[in-house]
Amino acid sequence: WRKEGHYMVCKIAENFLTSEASAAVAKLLPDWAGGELAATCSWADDERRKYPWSGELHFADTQGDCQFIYDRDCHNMKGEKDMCVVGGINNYTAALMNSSAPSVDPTVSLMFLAHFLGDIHQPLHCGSVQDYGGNTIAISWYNRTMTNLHRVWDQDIVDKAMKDYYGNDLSIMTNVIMLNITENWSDEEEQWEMCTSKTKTCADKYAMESAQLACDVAYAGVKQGSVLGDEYFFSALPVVRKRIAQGGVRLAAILNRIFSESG
Ligand code: DCM
Ligand code: DCM
Ligand code: DCM
Ligand code: ZN
Ligand code: ZN
Repeated sequence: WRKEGHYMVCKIAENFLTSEASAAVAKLLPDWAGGELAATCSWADDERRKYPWSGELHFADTQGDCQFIYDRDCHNMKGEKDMCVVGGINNYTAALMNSSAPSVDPTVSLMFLAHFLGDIHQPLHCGSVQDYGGNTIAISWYNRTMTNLHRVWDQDIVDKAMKDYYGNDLSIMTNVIMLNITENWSDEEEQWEMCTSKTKTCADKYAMESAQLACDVAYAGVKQGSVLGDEYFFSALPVVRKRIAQGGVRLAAILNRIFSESG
């Protein structure tokens, strides 16, 4: 996602934090965040140049079979293990849980974790290695030529939804998604949070879902040079809304677990 997607994920998470986790997060936030987790959630993109190795932690390349398999898919171009978005989430979660002897600045760990929980829910961040998660699929978005499928999912669908339905107001879109969680998805919401692993996060499950959605929705019917318009937008938007909701709920669940065990 671009900054709007990340902001919504983190704003939703803020609303699902326990008071204990909320207080622990507030202590870790940098001064410039003004006490708002969501203000830090694009930091990992803004500062990518400062942490060159971190670029490959924003996504996982899969093999075009609609699945994410950790041992096969979680490595970078050089083949180094754990260098993918799932490894990033697991490692920064572990770093925050080990707060007595932090090997990484916990503020940095928190900002990476919050960002990667967003990215892992963008289906094309677990898309195919053949097209770099849609980056090499050139398409037209309505009458705009010269964009690519990945950018449509990072930005254009959110932009159009904001403009068409939410008066270009990010806080309205965020609040509507939050209302959906409590009113329409309350049964599913418990499932979203569920993670029985004691030692790891359930991030590989989220990547598996994204890989499947990439096949079923993001890549569906799209070819090099396709012109995407209303039909595509109306199939993609519900998925974008739900993935942002799930990202927020699951980020909160992870932070709630981290800060109840160490507190
Ligand atoms: N990006 C940018 N300027 C920013 C923040 C992000 O150009 N201030 C770009 C970097 C990525 C894309 O946005 O190409 C989204 O990155 P991601 O989906 O990994 O968050
Ligand atoms: N930073 C940012 N956005 C801001 C302010 C600062 O991305 N609005 C960056 C600059 C630093 C990093 O965050 O690289 C940490 O800032 P500080 O040390 O001021 O907390
Ligand atoms: N990306 C991806 N899969 C890849 C390469 C990149 O999902 N194999 C993502 C990361 C950014 C966006 O695509 O969100 C653009 O990447 P970059 O800025 O590295 O070109
Ligand atoms: Zn992206
Ligand atoms: Zn990112």
